[in-house]
Amino acid sequence: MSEYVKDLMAEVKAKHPAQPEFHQAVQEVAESLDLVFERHPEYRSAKILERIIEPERAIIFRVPWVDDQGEIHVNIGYRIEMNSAIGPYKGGLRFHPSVNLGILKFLAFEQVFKNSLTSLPMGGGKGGSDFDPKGKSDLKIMRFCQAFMSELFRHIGPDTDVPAGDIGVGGREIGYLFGQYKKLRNEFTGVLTGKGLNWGGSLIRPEATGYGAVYFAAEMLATKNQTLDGKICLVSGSGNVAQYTVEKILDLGGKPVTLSDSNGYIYDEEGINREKLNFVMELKNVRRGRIKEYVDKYKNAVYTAFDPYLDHNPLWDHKAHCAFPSATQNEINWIDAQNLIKNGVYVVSEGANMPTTIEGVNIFLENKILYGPGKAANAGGVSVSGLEMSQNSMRLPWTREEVDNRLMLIMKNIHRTCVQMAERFGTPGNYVNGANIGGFLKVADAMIDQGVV
Ligand code: NDP
Ligand code: 2IT
Repeated sequence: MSEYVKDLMAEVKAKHPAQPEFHQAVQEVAESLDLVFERHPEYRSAKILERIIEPERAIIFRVPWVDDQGEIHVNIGYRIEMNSAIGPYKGGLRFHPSVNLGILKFLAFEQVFKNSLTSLPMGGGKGGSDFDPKGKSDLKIMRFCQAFMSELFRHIGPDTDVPAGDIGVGGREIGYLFGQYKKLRNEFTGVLTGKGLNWGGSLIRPEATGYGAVYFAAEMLATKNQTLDGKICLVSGSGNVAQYTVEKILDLGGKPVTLSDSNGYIYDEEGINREKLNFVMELKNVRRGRIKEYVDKYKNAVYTAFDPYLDHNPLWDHKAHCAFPSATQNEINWIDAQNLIKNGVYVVSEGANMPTTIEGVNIFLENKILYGPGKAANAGGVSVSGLEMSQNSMRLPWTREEVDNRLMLIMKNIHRTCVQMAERFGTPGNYVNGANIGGFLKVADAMIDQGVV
């Protein structure tokens, strides 16, 4: 790490204490950018890094709502409008009790680079609330979404800021949010993505993040003349990203053997086949149950509850070839990274955002495995969101094949950018540097073109 980056990190930590996830995301990017600043001092003198780490705007608001029993609740709502150099702010909304300013700033920061990598004209943003949707009735969810949008609507718009889903925000929530936006504005626009198919949504958007993460893994494997056929795959999470990751692994001949939720994980040595995946989709998306129920139905599988006092995640301690972390941040620490490598894993494609700690990432890089960081590997979701925006503007929906082909091309293109940038800056095979530098250059050049604003 250069003195410049060390000083910058010290300042970030002093100015924004108690935001460890944000510090982590900035440090990882800043270390890669050291390579750029050596050759291009113009970015340093334009103070691009100092500017890019501060949100253009961070909105924090009260969300009061009344539940079905008449009880009043108060949550905190956020929208971080991080960077609009290359397009309107774009990024998901997360509803989870762990949500705070630091977590949303890390997500918004990552989103800026991710969106740039997609090659579509989208700036970066993220938002959400500490609201916990788990176990709540549809009516409670609707009331909360309406209350949340009653403030958010004045800050967003199809050419300003276009939110979408993330943890705890799927098709149901986007529907309630869109309904309230439309009522308040009296406008039917593409102000959110991930909409329902018969009211402006895009085919393949629900599938896009998971499919994209698997396409990215396939691209990495292709550099070694290999495919996913016959590969044993560890997948974490059991939500949107995990489900469609499993589906695409199956399409490409791989064998997924794990899934998890925040309580524990299942290991099915025989493989999670299509029938079992359908069961999981019904369990999670319709009944909104827990992954533990998998072993009641499929007796050969084993369920292990997570032990909060354990220093590692046992899901990553199984023999496999590939890993697709698809739950949440920092779910792979250095012990998990070592376990993965010990168990034969040599492909890691991150469906989740920043699922690996800095120490874990360093272990992957030292061992020279095929490691695709989230901002590259999970960019398929926001890419198809960008395609949804295009279809909304044209008022013309594309077919499933058209969107899937475009998604595949975008993922190939992101992979190529990572490889080329890593080579150009002297670290061949390092997708972390490739993604950070590839994402940065386009935004940095746009910021220079647009002056100090
Ligand atoms: P979902 O809400 O659909 O699913 C999240 C899954 O992760 C659930 O199984 C959930 O378990 C588990 N999970 C959430 N928080 C934790 C936690 N603190 N500890 C352990 N498990 C947890 O979200 P998505 O599938 O959409 O998102 C998963 C990841 O992918 C996130 O990191 C998200 O940022 C990222 N991502 C999502 C995109 C999208 O388009 N949706 C795009 C790009 C990245 P439980 O049910 O118990 O909460
Ligand atoms: O992290 C992400 O890229 C998302 N949650 C999707 C964002 C989007 O705008 O589709």
